[in-house]
Amino acid sequence: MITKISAITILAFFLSIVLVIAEAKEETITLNIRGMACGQCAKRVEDELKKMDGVKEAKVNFEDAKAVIKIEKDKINAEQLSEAIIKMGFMVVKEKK
Ligand SMILES: [Cu+2]
Repeated sequence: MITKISAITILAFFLSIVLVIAEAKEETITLNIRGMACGQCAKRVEDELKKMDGVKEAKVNFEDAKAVIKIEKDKINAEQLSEAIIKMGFMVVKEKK
């Protein structure tokens, strides 16, 4: 007979596996952006990135000239993100880890 405690333990175990799998599909990418003149540019880039399929989170900081983007690896990649930013008239340098 399964007790309530062990049922919860088993559930927690499977939940942790699901979380590990979900995390493995995600990646956080940092891109250095050149050519942004003000905070509005950063906001425009951020809004554009957020619209893209596979982008879970996007934060563009004008002072740092950096975009930190959380993606789903099976849907989008750094090259596609860079292309979108370049199309908006900026330059992109991928950050080395
Ligand atoms: Cu601007």
